[in-house]
Amino acid sequence: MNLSELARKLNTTINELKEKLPGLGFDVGLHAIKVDDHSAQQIIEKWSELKRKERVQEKFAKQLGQVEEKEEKTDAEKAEAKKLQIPAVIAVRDFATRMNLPVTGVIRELMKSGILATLNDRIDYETASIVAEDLGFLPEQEVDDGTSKENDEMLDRLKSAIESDNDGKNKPRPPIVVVMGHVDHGKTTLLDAIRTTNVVAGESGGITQHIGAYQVVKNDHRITFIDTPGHEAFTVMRSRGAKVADMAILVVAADDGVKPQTKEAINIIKAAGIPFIVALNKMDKPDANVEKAKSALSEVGLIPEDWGGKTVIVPVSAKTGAGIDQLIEMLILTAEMEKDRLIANPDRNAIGTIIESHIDKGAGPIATVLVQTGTMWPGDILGIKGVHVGRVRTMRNWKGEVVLKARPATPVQVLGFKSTPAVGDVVEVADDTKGLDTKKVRQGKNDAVSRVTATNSAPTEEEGGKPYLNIVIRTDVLGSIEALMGMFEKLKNPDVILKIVRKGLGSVTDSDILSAESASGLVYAFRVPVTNQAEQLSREKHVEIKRYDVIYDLFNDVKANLEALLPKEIVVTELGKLEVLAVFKVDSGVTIAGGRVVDGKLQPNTKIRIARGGEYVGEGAISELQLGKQTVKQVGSGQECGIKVQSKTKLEVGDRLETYKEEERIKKSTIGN
Ligand SMILES: Nc1nc2c(ncn2[C@@H]2O[C@H](COP(=O)(O)OP(=O)(O)OP(=O)(O)O)[C@@H](O)[C@H]2O)c(=O)[nH]1
Ligand SMILES: [Mg+2]
Repeated sequence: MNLSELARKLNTTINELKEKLPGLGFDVGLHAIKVDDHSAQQIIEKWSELKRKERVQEKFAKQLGQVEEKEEKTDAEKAEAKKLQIPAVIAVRDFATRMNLPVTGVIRELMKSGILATLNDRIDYETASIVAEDLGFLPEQEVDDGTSKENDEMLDRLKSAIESDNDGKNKPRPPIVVVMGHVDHGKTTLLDAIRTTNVVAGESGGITQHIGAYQVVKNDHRITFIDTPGHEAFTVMRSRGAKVADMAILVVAADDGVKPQTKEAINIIKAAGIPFIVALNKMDKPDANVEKAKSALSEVGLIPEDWGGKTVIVPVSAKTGAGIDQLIEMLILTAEMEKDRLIANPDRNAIGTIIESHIDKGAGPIATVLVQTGTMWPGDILGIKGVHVGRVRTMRNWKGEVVLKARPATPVQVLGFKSTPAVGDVVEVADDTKGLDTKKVRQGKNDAVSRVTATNSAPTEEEGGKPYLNIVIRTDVLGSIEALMGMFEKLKNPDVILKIVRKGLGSVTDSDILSAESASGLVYAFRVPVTNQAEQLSREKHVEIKRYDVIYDLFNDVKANLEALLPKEIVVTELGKLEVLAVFKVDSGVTIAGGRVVDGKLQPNTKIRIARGGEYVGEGAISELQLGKQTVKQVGSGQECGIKVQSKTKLEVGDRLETYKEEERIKKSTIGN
């Protein structure tokens, strides 16, 4: 037989064949072209044995950590190299620049996804990320804390509008007080106590999940309060709250002391440069410890006044109402000292900041605007970043009462937006629509969530070899989507990808179900109803709808689903070793042998590596152990025993059997924490 033909039969190269033949006991010489048929037959038999041995050796080398798995690394490196940061909304031109691609090509790519856009059009993150992925990038959403350049410009204008109103028209306005602190330390309860209503009871799990704004009149002083959520996921909302505020209350539970979000809040307050008061809450609790809390505060640089520092600390109990009056007194005192700054011109067009926005099923887009200067009236033309976004139809105060004007430092719910504006946006009232861009429908970040996003081409699994979890999310308010997106950032993982196929505000609809179906995904409904039709469709299409009221429960469910998709890792546990002393019986892959345990303990139903003369020659499993005539579950070191072994490799006296167990585990440690 020709060597080349033999090589082909063995699925190898002539060179490898020639190189390995001497090791198999065939000396065919370097220049041989043929072997006789008898040798060829023997070579074929021995070759498969050799290949099996090579495979076993490679496997065990890997198992025992003797070789590095190089591939993974380069994959991760590749991903690193092509990461692309994309903001919530981006102009097509800027998007192309970020990818370093010609804008025409990007427009063409967008058209493929069914989106007709010109270079100045703005597209949302979802759309951009799909196109970016198609172009081989790994898109990442840029965290937007409302500090985009455009917004900075707006904030500057807002500032100068407030400061330039010095021609005698400025009037005192209420202070805006932001309430911050660690989760569950009692911010909302404290505000309840101040207002003596009960909001906390109405919140799911008592956890604040978006910003709340209230106005209170105490001792003839009007104060505007901004409540913020304390959970770590809501950093963005906390910093936004602080940006619009004049002063802050830092709530610290006296039984719990300084916690991570207390520290974060301190940093945010310091960055905002606003005065603040510490409300040491939950004083009614038996384990409230003022001294301990004070020393914890000192450690983070807040030295109490009575310890010679400058930090005003008021012990309170939101539950019993103790200390609330003192707290308000301190607030009024602080406002008094700040009074030169607490002014605005009510006789001008209003400018304010969006602090919450959502879509109401009946009424459409609703946003809470904190008017910061000027007065807002029904009929006012609204502009955001130079784009006409609607006209004030109705305004309601925090109690839900219709109001006919909103003066500086007043939060109002405004009806009349054409689409939901982004939280953090600065809204400006214009004299007419002339100065505003009316043609362009603003593609704000929230339009992105309230309208259907790009395509549903997302495959469920194995894009680029990685499994995907595709989900559709519907929430009640924008803050919830923002928070979830922030939390999902933590689930970023090199092994599985979470893909938000579609997200939006309001009820779960048919098209959500269809999107989820075509992506083989599932639907999450966060505090929103599901239409009857969608319900029906979900049953027909076998699309799961999961409903949640608490954001962390939803998050944990997504996390668990993602974990289930994680590649499994095999954990090898080394067990005992045995030396073969006798081979009694070999019968179609089953060998009965005897041996001595030389290390550790032997157990039945374990895997084995067969080592002979210092190298691995095969693998198999031990199915039974015998001591004397008895079947046993364990044999200790030094003992002699009988074994029943399943293996294709024939055991020989002197073989060493290394036993081990393999367990499949998901790579849990790699997701979030
Ligand atoms: N005993 C006691 N319990 C309080 C007091 N203030 C708040 N609580 C309780 O603490 C829990 C959390 O209160 P919330 O007001 O929801 O806390 P929060 O800071 O607004 O929480 P997040 O908004 O989720 O950050 C609730 O069970 C309250 O009843 C207090 O002064 N005394
Ligand atoms: Mg709260």
